[in-house]
Amino acid sequence: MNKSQEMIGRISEVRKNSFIVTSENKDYYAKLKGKFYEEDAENFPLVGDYVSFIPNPDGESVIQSVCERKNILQRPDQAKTGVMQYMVANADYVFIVTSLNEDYSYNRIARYASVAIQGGAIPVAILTKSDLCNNVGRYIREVESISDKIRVHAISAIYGIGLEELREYFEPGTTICLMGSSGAGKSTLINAITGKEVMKTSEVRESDSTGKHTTTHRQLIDIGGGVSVIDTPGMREIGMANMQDGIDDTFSDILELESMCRFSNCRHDTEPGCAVKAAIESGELSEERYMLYKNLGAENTRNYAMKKEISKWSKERKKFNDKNNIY
Ligand SMILES: Nc1nc2c(ncn2[C@@H]2O[C@H](COP(=O)(O)OP(=O)(O)O)[C@@H](O)[C@H]2O)c(=O)[nH]1
Ligand SMILES: [Mg+2]
Repeated sequence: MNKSQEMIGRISEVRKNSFIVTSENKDYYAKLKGKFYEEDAENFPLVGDYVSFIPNPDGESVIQSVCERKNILQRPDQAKTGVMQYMVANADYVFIVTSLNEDYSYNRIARYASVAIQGGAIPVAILTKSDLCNNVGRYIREVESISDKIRVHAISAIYGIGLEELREYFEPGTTICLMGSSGAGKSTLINAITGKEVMKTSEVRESDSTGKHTTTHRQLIDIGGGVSVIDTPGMREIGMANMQDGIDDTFSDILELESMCRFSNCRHDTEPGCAVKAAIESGELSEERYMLYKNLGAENTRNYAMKKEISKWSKERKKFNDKNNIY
């Protein structure tokens, strides 16, 4: 085959060894060129990847190569082997969709935020079903306290409340990755924003007894206006092994405090000169946030060495700043 037949498309679905590549509104079923199998798993195409491929409208198209990625979102695999699972490529925003009822979990939002930050995407917490909640402000403040990198919006898709605030994310060329439990209101939100039924909602599923549509595959959907949405099937828990970069970014203020304790091996318990305890007492650091940091850290086997490294770096920087009168 001749090189000039190559086209650029975007991976919209990944099955075991087959892919759907979307190009100019057409879907092509594709397999990988043999050379991929000699490479690392990281080089396999992911949902959201741009690829070059040789189209075959009547049969299997062949993916030739993956274009350079802007970023990758990854999570530790569920068996906690420490191996990373690559999820999605080229997402600009991670919408962490949580409804303001029993689904709400501060801890889960922090974990998803961590995945986004580590991957280089912007975490946007969307607190849905605000119509069912009478203390929305408290939740907003709580989620804002997770990280200064997280953006927070409370919305009601059903009543159209708060949707205007989200327009800024729907610029042409943007890719939004949706994360959150099934039933959180992800599809309803996207439909409300676009004003069209671009995604199936669970209500539709319930009334449609003939064919239940459940999201079993990660899928990239073109919702129009140059915006793509990646829907992930209900991913309940994400572990924290190997997530150190994400944690460090989310909790950089706590790491900074830890580096200011009098003793470098301070456990923030009864030791004198503990900066963490002092910050909790003065209200500068919320106890809940510190507990979350500790809980997430405890699951993380590689945590300790990395923390030490950062704290060392942070101390050196402080010394340098003091010496040079930099504040
Ligand atoms: N009260 C209320 N219900 C909502 C809202 N958004 C979605 N729902 C309902 O929540 C259910 C699940 O919504 P769906 O969009 O399918 O959730 P998904 O699984 O995250 O995509 C449906 O019955 C929706 O009607 C909202 O803003 N307020
Ligand atoms: Mg859905």
